[in-house]
Amino acid sequence: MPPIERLSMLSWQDRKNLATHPMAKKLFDIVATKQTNLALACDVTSQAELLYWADLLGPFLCVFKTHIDILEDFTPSCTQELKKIAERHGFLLFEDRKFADIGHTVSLQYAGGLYRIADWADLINAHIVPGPGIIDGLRQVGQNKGTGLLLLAEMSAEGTLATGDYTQKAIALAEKNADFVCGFISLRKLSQNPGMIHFTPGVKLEAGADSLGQRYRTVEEVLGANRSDIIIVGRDICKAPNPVKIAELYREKAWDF
Ligand code: S5P
Repeated sequence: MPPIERLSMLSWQDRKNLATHPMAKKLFDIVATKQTNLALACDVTSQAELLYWADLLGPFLCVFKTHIDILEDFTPSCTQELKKIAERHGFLLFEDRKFADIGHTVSLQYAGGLYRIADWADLINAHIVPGPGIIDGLRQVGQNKGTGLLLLAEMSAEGTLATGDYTQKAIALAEKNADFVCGFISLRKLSQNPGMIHFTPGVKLEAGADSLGQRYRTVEEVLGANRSDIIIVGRDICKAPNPVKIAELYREKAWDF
């Protein structure tokens, strides 16, 4: 049996025990306790909507993913409130900032500016285009807070350039920096390190695409055939006629794998 097959047989609890990254341990614990490997991509443009979805769907989620810079009315009280909701429902906050600059610049973007991401986000992500310096810059800000970095090793969009050798380089960078990197944005399981968590966006109940290049795969394809860990679902839940029912359906489906 190939090693990746063996890895997929570990329970979430086993992986918590094997993980060394504090945020990976915390996430595995949440997943095992709440019995959910569903993350919500909450791409809304007002604070009120963001807080509404976090509170409404919180019971079904292990992770709540934000794009904080699309809010049109952001004030710092929004992230303070979000943190309270996250604590109440027991989920992690993942700011999908997709950092992509040199180490010095990303350290400023992460710690400061309007959003002060390092003050509230448990997880962040980064492209590896700039090389290892981006990890060093983010680590300088986030490591003593115990936050975790995910590397974008693959992307869901049609025609993505994050394939082949690029993906392999992301895996190697993650393994080399496992003190701060705790996983990937990817379409499949990539790492044999049980502490590395694979998050897959571009998920719908039925495969398909949107009009701007997003490509959707099913839960079965992502968690079954491709053995990823956590599905990230956005519009298929938030735009559904009954979002609570659909979130619960996704939670159940994803938990079956
Ligand atoms: O490759 C990617 C990486 C990410 S993080 N493809 C993605 O779609 N995402 C994010 O996942 C994207 O920014 C959005 O927030 C979410 C997908 O949303 P949906 O509405 O298409 O499910």
